[in-house]
Amino acid sequence: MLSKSSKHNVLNFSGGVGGAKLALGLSRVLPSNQLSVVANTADDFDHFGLHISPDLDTLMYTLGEVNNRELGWGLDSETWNMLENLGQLGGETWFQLGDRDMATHLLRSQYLREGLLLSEATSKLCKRLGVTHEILPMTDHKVRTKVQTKKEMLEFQEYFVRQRCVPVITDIHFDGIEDALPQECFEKRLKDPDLSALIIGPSNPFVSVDPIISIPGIRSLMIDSDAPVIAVSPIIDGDAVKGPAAKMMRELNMSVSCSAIAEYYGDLLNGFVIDERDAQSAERIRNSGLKVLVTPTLMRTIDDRIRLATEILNFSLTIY
Ligand code: FO1
Repeated sequence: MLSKSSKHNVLNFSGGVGGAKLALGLSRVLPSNQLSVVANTADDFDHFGLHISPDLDTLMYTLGEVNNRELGWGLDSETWNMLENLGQLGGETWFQLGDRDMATHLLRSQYLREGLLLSEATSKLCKRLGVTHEILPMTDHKVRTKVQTKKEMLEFQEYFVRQRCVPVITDIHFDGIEDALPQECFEKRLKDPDLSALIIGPSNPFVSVDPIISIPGIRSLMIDSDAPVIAVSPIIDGDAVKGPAAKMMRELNMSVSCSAIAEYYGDLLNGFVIDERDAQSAERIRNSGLKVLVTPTLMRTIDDRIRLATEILNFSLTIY
């Protein structure tokens, strides 16, 4: 159990599916004023003139408990009539927009056209979805992940969804990152002297977490923060739970292990959470100066999410 007397001001960095599961667990044990979730927005793209924010969508739907559990993204009880018609008319259907999900993209795009910031549009959508915890885009500026493959440079969704992560990557760029400012509340929360923990979810370090950390100024604010920075390994027993993290590691000539993830984050971290199946790696990681929590990290049920969130919060109290 989480000690009731402790006050937590927690910042959680998240990509899509895996990160959102932990964010949901954290949201079940922390009240709304003690948790802010910062989403990667470098996966965003324009499609049919609409602004799609996949990681914000996944977080909003997951915390609003209307997410599609089979797909991992999108809304529950989805229907696909629009997409079917689109295909019939000769439109591109590789990026699947569901009928219910479309409402989010239409409204967000309208808010942005009317001059609202992405963070303001997100806050309005969250209110309507009944999400009371703060979900913040990492920036209100335009940052876009580009994947350099052996053959060509690809937009992230082109690589991830259309080409199903098949091309071999040689490099990853975040277009626009040099000029991006952290979203205002994100920066404020990170500078808060009462911040009690910064938790990096089990998201892909290269395409979900790196964009957040690469915003100018964020890395040094993390290092200077008095709050412990803890990451959860997205690699369990030599493989990624979901998505291309393990494939990317091989292509970037890294070994596919939780220790390699800890090494990759390097001096940003004070604590690292690894799965019980990787217990044999704990000593090596501890020798590099990190505190290590070994626990089941696979989150199949809501109870798994709440238990892991509680354990990480209790672990954060042991770090300083
Ligand atoms: N992921 C897919 O693999 N295929 C899709 O057709 C797809 C559609 C989609 C629509 C809205 C949305 O918010 C997310 C969607 N995703 C889809 C997920 C998403 O593109 C990726 O999981 C993330 O970008 C990686 O975090």
